[in-house]
Amino acid sequence: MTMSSHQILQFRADPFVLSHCCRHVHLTTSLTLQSPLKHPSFGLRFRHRRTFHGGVRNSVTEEQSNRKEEALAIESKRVYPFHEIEPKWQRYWEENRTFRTPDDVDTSKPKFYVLDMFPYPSGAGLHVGHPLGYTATDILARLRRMQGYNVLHPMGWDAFGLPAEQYAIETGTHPKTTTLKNIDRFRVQLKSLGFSYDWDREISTTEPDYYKWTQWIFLQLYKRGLAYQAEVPVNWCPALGTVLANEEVVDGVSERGGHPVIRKPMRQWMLKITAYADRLLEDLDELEWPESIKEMQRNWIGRSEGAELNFSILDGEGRETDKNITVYTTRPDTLFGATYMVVAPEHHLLSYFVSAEQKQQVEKYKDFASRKSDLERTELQKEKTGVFTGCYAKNPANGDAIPIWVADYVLASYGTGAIMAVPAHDTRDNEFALKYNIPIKWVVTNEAASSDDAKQVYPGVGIIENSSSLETGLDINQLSSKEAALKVIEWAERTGNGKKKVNFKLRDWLFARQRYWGEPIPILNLDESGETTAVSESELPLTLPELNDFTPTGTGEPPLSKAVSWVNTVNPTTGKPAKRETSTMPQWAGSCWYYLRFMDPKNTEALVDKEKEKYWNQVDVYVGGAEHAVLHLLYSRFWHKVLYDIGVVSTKEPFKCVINQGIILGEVQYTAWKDQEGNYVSAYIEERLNEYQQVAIPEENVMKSGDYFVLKEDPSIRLIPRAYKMSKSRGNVVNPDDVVLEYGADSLRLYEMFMGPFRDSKTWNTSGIEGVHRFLARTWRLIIGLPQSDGSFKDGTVVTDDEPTLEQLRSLHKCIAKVTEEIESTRFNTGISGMMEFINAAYKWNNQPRGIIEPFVLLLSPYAPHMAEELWSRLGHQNSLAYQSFPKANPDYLKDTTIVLPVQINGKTRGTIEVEEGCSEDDAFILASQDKKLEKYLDGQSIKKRIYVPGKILNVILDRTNVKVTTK
Ligand code: ANZ
Repeated sequence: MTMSSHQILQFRADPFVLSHCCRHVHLTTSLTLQSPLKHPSFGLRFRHRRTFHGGVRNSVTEEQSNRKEEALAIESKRVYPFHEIEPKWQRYWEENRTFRTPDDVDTSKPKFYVLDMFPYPSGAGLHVGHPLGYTATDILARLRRMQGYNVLHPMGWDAFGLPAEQYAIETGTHPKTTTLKNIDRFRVQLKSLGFSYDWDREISTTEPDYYKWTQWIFLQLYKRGLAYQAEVPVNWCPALGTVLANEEVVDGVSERGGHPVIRKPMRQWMLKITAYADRLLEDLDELEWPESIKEMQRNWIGRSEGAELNFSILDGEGRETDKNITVYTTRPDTLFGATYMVVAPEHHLLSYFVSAEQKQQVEKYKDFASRKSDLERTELQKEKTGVFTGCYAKNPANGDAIPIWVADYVLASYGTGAIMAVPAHDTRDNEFALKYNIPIKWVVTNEAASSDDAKQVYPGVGIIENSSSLETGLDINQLSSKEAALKVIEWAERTGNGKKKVNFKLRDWLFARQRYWGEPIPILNLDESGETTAVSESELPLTLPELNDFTPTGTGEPPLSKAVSWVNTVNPTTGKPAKRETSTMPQWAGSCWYYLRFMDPKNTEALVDKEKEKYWNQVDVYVGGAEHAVLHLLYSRFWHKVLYDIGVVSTKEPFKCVINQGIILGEVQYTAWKDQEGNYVSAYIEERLNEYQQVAIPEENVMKSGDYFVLKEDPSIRLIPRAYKMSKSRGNVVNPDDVVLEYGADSLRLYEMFMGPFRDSKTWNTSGIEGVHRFLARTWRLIIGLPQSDGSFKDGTVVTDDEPTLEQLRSLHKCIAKVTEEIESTRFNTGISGMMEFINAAYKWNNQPRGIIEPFVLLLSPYAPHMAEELWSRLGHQNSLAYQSFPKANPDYLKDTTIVLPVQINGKTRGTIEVEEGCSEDDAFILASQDKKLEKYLDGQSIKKRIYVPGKILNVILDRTNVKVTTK
């Protein structure tokens, strides 16, 4: 899936960034080695290799061999041999198809379906944002496998879309070639990170075997009237020669290329998602999704209750005509306050009633409005514009003739495309009426208002006033807004002036693209009148014809119209000539249902086998970016519900739980300012910073002072720290390949999980990765032993067959409980802290018993699978640990066993210490002598006697005659 570039986040020097910086400082210090192994790689920074961010690259094999050489060159600098271990285990998993989920799983076992939003294989390869979500899902998949679940953990490619086509236009390379190459690269990169995907289930939306079923779903929609053609205003980009989706238009220009976009009516394929609006809304309640996404979906669907009311158009003499303008209003209670009307520039009756005098003005205005997107038109802060149509309509409540205006703040696509304007009680109408001198009539009392506020706009509800008419007999004075609205609706229904109406903001889905690189729409156009018929299901897949020229035709005709022999065909039922549809489907199509195909990717008879679908059921955990909160998740819910209605799937909703991972921002960058003389100016003191020259300050010249970052050489100069979204132009992109090369995949996985809470945005920090890398190296040396004089490690481990002590068992089971709980609650970072605590404790032991180390290796394996596999095999196991039982915490070892022990000096209680139950006399004495309060009594004293009653008391008797320095 693609992420749109206008979701750029910029974090200013706010507490968020500062707190993150602080955390990293904390993180690196807390990971200092206890007995540091002097090694050149500590302090090493990895280089940002930009070569991989500039379009399409060398062949994968050439690149691989370069990487191998580089890897060898820095081999000697490593603290543990991850460069040997990682490829070895990746090969093992591949050869043994370790993570293959067989077709015939034992369905008596529980299942776990964990899915990543599959990527668009862009030319830039993976960025470090991808592995964040992928590592999380991989940890969950590995945990559940070890807990005895059947796990479905697949990966595929959302590979249709604009970039490959743009590249084809620029270079003549077929989009298929580019796509396959990019996929190959993505696959290699993902495999290098050790993700436990079942590669036998890999799918690509661009493969005919796959899009056959995308087309099949389209036909089911078509047969049920849910796919139809309509003349709709679309975003037409003359320079690109194509129609763009709303999300491809930013501030009136195309997102790609920045070309102007205008609104133009065109015949388009639409999907009737609105028919499912109610269900899409109601069923949200049962989903374990972040409340914020559910709210975004609710707002997008935008259900509102109100009325449609008819205003009859008056002719030049003020007489009623037989034509009405119907408005949609959520405030029928304000009907008497409607002092004018507004129709959208695209309103279908506009040309019928516009007066001869105003025609030219209105035409000019229509043209002006066509250049704006809906978003721009409805922006509240934008100044309202409009033109009087020269015509009047009758307010049905009181018979007043009110002017009809055309203005672009009313959208053609919402409600009826016309409104009754109530300037006393609607902010936008108020602004408009004030600008154009239109009367304002207050009809709802604002009880809280002072007399000064009386003439202010009041959008709230209240008691109705100025609202009765002898002529029509309607009287709503003194009613509350709610009662008045009901009465107006009831009156309108009785008198034929309108009806109750529920409206949705949700629009039908514009489903056609004037593009080549997409799924062909399997429809035959029969004649000029727009009559169509479906391509027979037995003819699917309807494959994309080969083309050499991908450039848009410029007329709005899609590039596929150039494939003349493909386009011209016959209608099999009548034998008459017919033309194939030349628009293709949007990129959203293939991603609407891919999660179903993973359950049964090779089925040629159905898109998914019924039994398999029943077993795998909903996706249990679906992880991806928050930018897909609305469109992708809404579209796939819609398709899923259609498939449910026609009996293809057994569940109403596709994704049980959705999690959005946070964005990874580039490393914090520090900025200072210099005046004309070249002197630094403190960032927070000076107000007019923009008059000074900005200077980027390298991290090593920066230090923290209180809440601020300052120049090391002059701490009075404050700097501004900022983390930006990674982008090529900023040069702050981190390439996962570089990190893998320098620190290994396990370190990258661990670091991405350790950066902070999974759902939060985080800043990249190189010293953070060095910290987790050291933790892995410590783990390795704890179990394997110290390196030999030539730097290599002995085979085998230092693990013994000794019985574990109580203390060791306690550390282990505390770690098991913590890691399990934290993974299951997707708090991956604190799971790592649990393992770090364990390793710290284990370094104090005299031995490393098998009964402790083996379970620990299993705990480590979801996070750092390569190292864990290697340790497991060195511990003497023949097979992968992927299906070993995940350790279970024994509650007996989890009880809190510390007690508070009173300490007496010469028989007087001077303080207390916290000790483990069963603590030895020596240990208790050491703790007492290190205690802040007690040390002053003990420091420098000679001890005559110690009286220790375990669990009860420690009494130290001092020898007053013989003074010695003892405690530190
Ligand atoms: C009169 C009125 C008086 C309104 C008042 C509001 C406040 P929601 O809640 O979003 O559904 N409206 C209707 N169609 C519109 C269109 N095509 N373009 C722009 N605005 C439109 O909003 C419904 C309200 O938005 C409607 O109620 C209408 O203004 C306006 F004190 O009617 B109201």
